[in-house]
Amino acid sequence: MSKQTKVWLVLSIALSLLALGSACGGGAKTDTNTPSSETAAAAYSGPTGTISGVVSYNGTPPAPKKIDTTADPVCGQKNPNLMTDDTVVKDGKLANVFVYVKDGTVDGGKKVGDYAWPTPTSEVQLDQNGCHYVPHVLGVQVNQKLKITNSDATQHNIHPTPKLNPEWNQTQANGAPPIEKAFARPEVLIPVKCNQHPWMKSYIGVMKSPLFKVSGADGSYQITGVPPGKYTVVAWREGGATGTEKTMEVTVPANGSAKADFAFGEAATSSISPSLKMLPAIEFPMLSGRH
Ligand SMILES: [Cu+2]
Repeated sequence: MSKQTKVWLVLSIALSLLALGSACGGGAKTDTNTPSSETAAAAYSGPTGTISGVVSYNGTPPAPKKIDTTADPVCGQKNPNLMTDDTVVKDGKLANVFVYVKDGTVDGGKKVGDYAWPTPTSEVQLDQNGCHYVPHVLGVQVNQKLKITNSDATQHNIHPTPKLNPEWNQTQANGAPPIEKAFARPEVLIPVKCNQHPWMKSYIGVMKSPLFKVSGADGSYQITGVPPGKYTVVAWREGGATGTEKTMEVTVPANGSAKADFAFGEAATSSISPSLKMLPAIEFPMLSGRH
């Protein structure tokens, strides 16, 4: 063996050991951190308030488009006039907006995320009906049971594409029992698609706390059980790569309520995408006086 070969051999062994060592270290670190942070937290007890508001859509919303379901005759028979539902607006009010408490400080100084929020025993249902996900946008708490049902005489394939939780996809035949799943990590929001019917889309918000709601057909929402404090409230709406968010700061008094109205659509004063956050204020200076 030449001297040069020996040097290379020693070097490559050293590098392999280094890689092995760092991989093991990383794994062990995650394992020890997770349980200790969970056991330390206590649940909030005391008076609570509410956060409520209405989500508007400014300007003319894009008209719903008819979906071509000819790929699966069962879908066309059951739901001949299936329309897109990414922008559902009625009288200027926007449905299917996921509104949630992102962060904040409860009176007394503790962060809202530092409390333990028990997992609800109730389950949340996601149905496939008329080759359409119902509801279109939904929220669950971490580890809360999500029950997926198939009300159609055809096969679906549910395929969430999370970034922080494990990805899975599973077929569900006509008459198959419900699929029960849960997500272990908070994630806003997880897109869900169907591998059988490319038009089917749904979004699942996974939250540590129960402090979230989806705007109804009239654009309204109400989040109850909020400890008094100062919070950052976010309204999320689908569209683009990861959706669009609007942010608002609110103060919730004990046994009182805070108002947080949001607006999407044309000339909305907040962000189009995170990177364009400041642009609307520059482009539409005359609108800034309205707020
Ligand atoms: Cu499907």
